[in-house]
Amino acid sequence: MSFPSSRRDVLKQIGLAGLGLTVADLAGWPLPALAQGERVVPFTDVPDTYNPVSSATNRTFDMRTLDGPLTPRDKFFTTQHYGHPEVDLSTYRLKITGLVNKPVSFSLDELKQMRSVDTTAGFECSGNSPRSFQGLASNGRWTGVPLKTLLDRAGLKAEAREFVFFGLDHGTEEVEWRTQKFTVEQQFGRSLPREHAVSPDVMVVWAMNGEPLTKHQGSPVRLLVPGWYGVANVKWLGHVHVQEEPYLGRFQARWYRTLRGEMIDGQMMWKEKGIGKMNVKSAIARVTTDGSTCTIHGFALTDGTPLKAVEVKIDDGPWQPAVFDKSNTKYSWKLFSYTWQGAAPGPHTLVSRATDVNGVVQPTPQELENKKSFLEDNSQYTRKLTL
Ligand SMILES: Nc1nc2c(c(=O)[nH]1)N[C@H]1C(S)=C(S)[C@@H](COP(=O)(O)O)O[C@H]1N2
Ligand SMILES: [Mo]
Repeated sequence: MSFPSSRRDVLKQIGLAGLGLTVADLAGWPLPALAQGERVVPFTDVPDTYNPVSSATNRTFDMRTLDGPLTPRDKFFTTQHYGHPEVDLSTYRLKITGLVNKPVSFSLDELKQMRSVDTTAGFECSGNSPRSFQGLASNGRWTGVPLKTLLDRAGLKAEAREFVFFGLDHGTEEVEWRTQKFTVEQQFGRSLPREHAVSPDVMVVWAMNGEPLTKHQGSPVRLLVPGWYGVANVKWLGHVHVQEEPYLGRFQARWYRTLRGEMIDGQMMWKEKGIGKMNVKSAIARVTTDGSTCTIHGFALTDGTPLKAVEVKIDDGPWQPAVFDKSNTKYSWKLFSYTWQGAAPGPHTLVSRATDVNGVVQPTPQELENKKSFLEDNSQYTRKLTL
């Protein structure tokens, strides 16, 4: 992977002059925002063979191209379990059934005619980790309606406790029960408890960054649960079923779990917990230099809890506070930067750590040793480069 070494090279590479465009037109273009004479310093921990696009339906975001708050839609990371379903827009309806006073359904046009709201939210797949160079994370501005607006049209019964969200994608699963296995065709499903489902933050969205969702992002509509890991954001949302008992589908109760040991009152307790809110995390994404000064850029994610600090450590030096970007909002990813003065030529290691206002500190890899399954890896991420 090579990066253009200056803005002038960028212009040359994409032939802006030929298109009749100027540098000013570049604002908002998904290109590395480099000042004159500035260049990206390659990380030596990323192999040359790293390819962010692994299939037609799976893509990581190449963090080295992080140059602005919103991830362009053709770069937004993407993944799912059953591939992309075919959705016929002429018959599409979002249904709400179960413990409601009146089952209702909405076409895309009906949804779009409601009063829409915008929210910026970033999320990562709970499997995001150094193995994917933290590229299973992105940030977008989403447009839709609060889920509660739709639930109010249906009216919730008193016993309504559990809200199950089904995608239009489905696959064949072997469901184990005691010593038996049943082969069934099932929809992708996830659930939320009532208190959360009716909270104003949870949305049904049809646009990202001002454009209709792509198939990758779950067109025509998806659920958006700001502050939660990606799996909660059910794509190709077709059906909300309201019930009293907990939903124990595969992607709710089995596949998305973390096994963690925790010392409680002098005893090791092993907990299996479902994947929900994001754990505080930061990662260094990109380093640029103008020859004398380096700038370290990165992002942090939380469940919406404000951050107290992101700090950066270079080699064996002290933790130094980074500066937050003005674009950061409650549920966006939080961009940060650190100006590294007097960087000496030679190899270096860089690492960041985020701390939220409750004093929760992003753990070291050693501190996560008692986390057995690989999900929710929010450990401090060490980068390497040579100046
Ligand atoms: N219908 C459906 N929604 C889904 C999934 C899926 O397999 N089917 N995968 C989830 C997972 S695991 C993640 S990380 C996010 C990825 O969303 P994105 O492709 O927009 O980045 O979608 C979630 N929503
Ligand atoms: Mo995921």
